[in-house]
Amino acid sequence: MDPTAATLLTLFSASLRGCAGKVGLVWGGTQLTFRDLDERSDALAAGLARLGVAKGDRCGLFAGNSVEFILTYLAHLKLGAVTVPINVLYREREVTHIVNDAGVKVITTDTERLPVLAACRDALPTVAQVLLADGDSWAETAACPGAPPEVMIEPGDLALIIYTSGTTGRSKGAMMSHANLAANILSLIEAWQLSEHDTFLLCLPLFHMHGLGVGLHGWLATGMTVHLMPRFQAEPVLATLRDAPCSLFMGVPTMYARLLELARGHPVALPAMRLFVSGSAPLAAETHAEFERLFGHRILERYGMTETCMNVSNPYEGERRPGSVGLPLPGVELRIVDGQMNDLPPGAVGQIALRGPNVFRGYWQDEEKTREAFRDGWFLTGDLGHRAADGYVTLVGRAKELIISGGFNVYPREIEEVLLTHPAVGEAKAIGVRDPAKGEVVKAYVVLAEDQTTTAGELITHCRAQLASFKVPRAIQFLDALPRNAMGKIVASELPDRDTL
Ligand code: MLC
Ligand code: AMP
Repeated sequence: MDPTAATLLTLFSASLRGCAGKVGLVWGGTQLTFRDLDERSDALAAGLARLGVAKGDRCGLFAGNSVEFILTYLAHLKLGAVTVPINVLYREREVTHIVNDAGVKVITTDTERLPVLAACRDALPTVAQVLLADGDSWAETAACPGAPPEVMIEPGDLALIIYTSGTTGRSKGAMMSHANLAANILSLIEAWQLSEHDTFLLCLPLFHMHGLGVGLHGWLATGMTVHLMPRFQAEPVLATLRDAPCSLFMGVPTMYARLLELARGHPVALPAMRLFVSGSAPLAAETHAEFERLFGHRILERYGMTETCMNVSNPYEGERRPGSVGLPLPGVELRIVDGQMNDLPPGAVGQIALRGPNVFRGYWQDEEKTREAFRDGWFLTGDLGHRAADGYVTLVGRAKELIISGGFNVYPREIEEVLLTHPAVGEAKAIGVRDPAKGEVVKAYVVLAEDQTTTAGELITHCRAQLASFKVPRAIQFLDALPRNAMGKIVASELPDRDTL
């Protein structure tokens, strides 16, 4: 199929229509066929249309993994509406920015998230309707009789705006078209040999590109059966991998570290398993080796981003090289460049630049940030790496100041801005400290404002009220002054005790 001519719905019809009678989704004790998913999302789309949702409208999805999440996403696609997924760990400040920036019209949430939404509801003027996925409002909308309206959806139309943490502290909405996402999933199906014969355990959060653009799209574009779980927890995940039994699993490195902790050095047999995939953060070579020793599988590591979905992957057949993210996926062009966009020779470290049908359409209503992200038609990832003579790409660091904790992104600037809103904080600097399971965790340095006192505990409580849990500093160290260079810029490398909390 020509990826640039596809929409997600044309791809998903392979399962929704082509495998209609097959069980597509297992959720606890509930099983749904692809026909159930198709018909129930049709009814919901009709109900949403009656509420006024039309093509191009932005619809928020601020809910945990559930059947309702999937049906809502499918209904949005059927209406040509643009889904704006929101991290369920976000607090009022983060949710308000995203909802207002995207101009969200209808937002679907759930009881667990409702207090956060209720607390900022008055500050969300574009939201006409809030639907509770586990409540009556959603069920009534989803029980709408009649077919949804016929909507003409073009490959270039937007399917998603996913917010990424921003270097300026404000997150930016990455616009992904149907064609971007379709191209990506088609190349992953080819590269990883995904098919209707797989049984897939999906426990990644569906609000991020990994769970949504790789996990959910991979499932619906192939017609495999998915076992969806509300979230990752090592024991039930291992039990389901064994008992379902599953052939496919995708996770972030922290999940693999947790599975290894659970195995406690004893081998684990999973005879039906075909492929373990890891991404979103670096997989330590030790984890790769230990996992192969105990689980008998060489994890396939790949590299992606919200703005591009997946870019580079170790091969399914051929060498899965620990520490390397592998080779560019079919259709993806990759360069390692210096600051002037000159190509660097094998082994030399530079910034990774990308081009391909997977690369996003720009940041929502932010032409300046979009312009900055591209050079000569190439998307600048902000990731640093090198390419070996045989083509394997290795990531070595980041040009952007990013902390990745458990696969979730944290921009230091956002933490610093929140700390600075506390009256006792004169200056603040946040960094990532290595952590064996989470990869990195946040630590902050604070210089007190004149004549002010506070404690680390008080500042952590202050952060917890405004930031998602994975962004909250684990430790705060007080300094008399931050190390600065002659230009007055903070020199992070000269901060004391950078390796310990
Ligand atoms: C974590 N928490 C969650 C949660 N995950 N709460 C609700 N739903 C979830 N899905 C909360 C916990 O309540 C707790 O909050 C805190 O986070 C830490 O939890 P934990 O018990 O310590 O979890 P842990 O075993 O350490 O595992 C965390 C994790 C999680 C690995 C399950 O970090 C996770 O799901 N990571 C996936 C991130 C991801 O999908 N990234 C993809 C980005 S896309 P509290 O308040 O008690 O501290 C991308 C592109 C690409 O990067 O290449 O893929
Ligand atoms: P996000 O903005 O959440 O999409 O995160 C994308 C970033 O995650 C990339 O720019 C990389 O820095 C990082 N990332 C994704 N996959 C990997 C990987 N396999 N190894 C190292 N870093 C990764």
